[in-house]
Amino acid sequence: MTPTITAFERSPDRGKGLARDMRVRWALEEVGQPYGVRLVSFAAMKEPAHRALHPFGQIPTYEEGDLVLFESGAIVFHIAERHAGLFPDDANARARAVTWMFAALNTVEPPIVERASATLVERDHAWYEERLPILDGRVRHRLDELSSRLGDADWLDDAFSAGDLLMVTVLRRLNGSGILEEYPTLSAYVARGEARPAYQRAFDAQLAVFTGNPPAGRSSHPASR
Ligand code: GTB
Repeated sequence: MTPTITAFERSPDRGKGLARDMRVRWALEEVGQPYGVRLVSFAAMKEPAHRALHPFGQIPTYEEGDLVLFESGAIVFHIAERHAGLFPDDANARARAVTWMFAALNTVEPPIVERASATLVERDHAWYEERLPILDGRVRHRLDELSSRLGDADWLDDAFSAGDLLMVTVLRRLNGSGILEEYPTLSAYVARGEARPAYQRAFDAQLAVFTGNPPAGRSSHPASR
């Protein structure tokens, strides 16, 4: 059964792959699962019909027959469980991949999102200039630790997994901050993720929503535009 996901009708990032449907699209492309996309406006996200799918009135959601999921991490986990390609076969290696998924979402993403949100909505406050270096410091603290662990490895735990997929999308949220560039190993790690053909198909598909030019020959197919 072809799943349908939801995405922004008009993403604030103008299709730069920063909204969280990107990680779901990327996971579906990695496992070769075609999918449909239903685009929703900010107003529609808060309507009862969408809240029936997502209690917090957000994107992405995932519908597959009777199954309805929200939370991008849970959706990527579901895709990784049901298809080959995002989890290793070995049970312990799989548990470590799940650990990295949680680490990406629970440990690395919060300070990055906190900083991104501050730059969006707190700029006009008198205390913003004082607060930003504090938020930058919290991000750098995590990146110091993450880059130490990654070392010169390609991926976080041997082969590419759903843990890397989430970590790369989380780190991409630093685009434009200049902070990621201070960490050559993490910049290279993100670039390795972005170079994957599945990533590129997912990126092109979400960009096409913004430009209105659907890419030719991709495995996904929009349900509606
Ligand atoms: N924990 C949830 C998950 O992982 O799925 C968070 C979902 C979420 O934050 N969804 C956002 C949303 O629906 C879109 S992704 N927001 C609308 C609302 O809450 O009313 C967050 C996001 C939005 C825009 C950018 N951007 O433009 O750069 C980046 C990330």
